[in-house]
Amino acid sequence: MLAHPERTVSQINKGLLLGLRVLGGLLLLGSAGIHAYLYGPDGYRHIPTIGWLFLVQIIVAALLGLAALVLPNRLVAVAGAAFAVATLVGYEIFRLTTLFNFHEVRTTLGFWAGLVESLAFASLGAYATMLPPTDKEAAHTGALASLLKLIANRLSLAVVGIGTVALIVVVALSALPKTTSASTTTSTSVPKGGATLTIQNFAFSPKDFTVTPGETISVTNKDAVTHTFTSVTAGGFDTGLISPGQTVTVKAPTTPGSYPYKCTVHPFMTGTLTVS
Ligand SMILES: [Cu+2]
Repeated sequence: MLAHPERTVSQINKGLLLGLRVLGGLLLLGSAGIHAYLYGPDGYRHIPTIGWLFLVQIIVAALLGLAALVLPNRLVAVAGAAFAVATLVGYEIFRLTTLFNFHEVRTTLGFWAGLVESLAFASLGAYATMLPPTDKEAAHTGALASLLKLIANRLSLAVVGIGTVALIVVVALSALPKTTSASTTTSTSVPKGGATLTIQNFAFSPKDFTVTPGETISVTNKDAVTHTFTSVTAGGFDTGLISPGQTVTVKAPTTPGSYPYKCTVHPFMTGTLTVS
């Protein structure tokens, strides 16, 4: 299964096939690397369920990447290309909807991950399509069989080509961060007095706290990902997106009462603000 000595491939094709396979393997390792960065330094490991999904992605992408590097095998290439697309589909699902209390936002890293996965699909897909038939596959001869094979081959190449362009367009449209986002309510000067709230490791600290009516609350995001401090009740306080390292201030409600709040990006991050 590993070697096909009887294959008649020109030296140029051999080089191209090797290049596509190695590139695809390296791109899959790159995808694993980006997800490992998100899992580790970016703190995704703190997110329930999502952390585990990231760990699975890292392991599978790394194994398929290594397999593609060492095995000149069509099945491995197809599996790698399919997994790259599956990762992208997963990203899109989390961006379009909230699952497991998690919603993905557009980030630069998300864009690069999407681009890496699109190109991994392209190179491994092209490799799988261009790899000459094995002896077993070639055994099915006859005019009709070879015609069907030729059509199937052209079709797969077209699917890989069109698919890659479509993937890159989707990634560019959905993952590229909006340039107009956030920074409207940003303030770097923290006013004297008032309450301070810190977000770290996907949690608010203090989680439950009390302020006076209309008091200023400054919220500092110490994580490497974007969060918000948002009243669960509609029309209440909302910091909007707080970038990593940023401090944003909001005014507490003027009516005494209990105000549950959350992060709109990660709804599992909750707490209660008491105004009295
Ligand atoms: Cu958050």
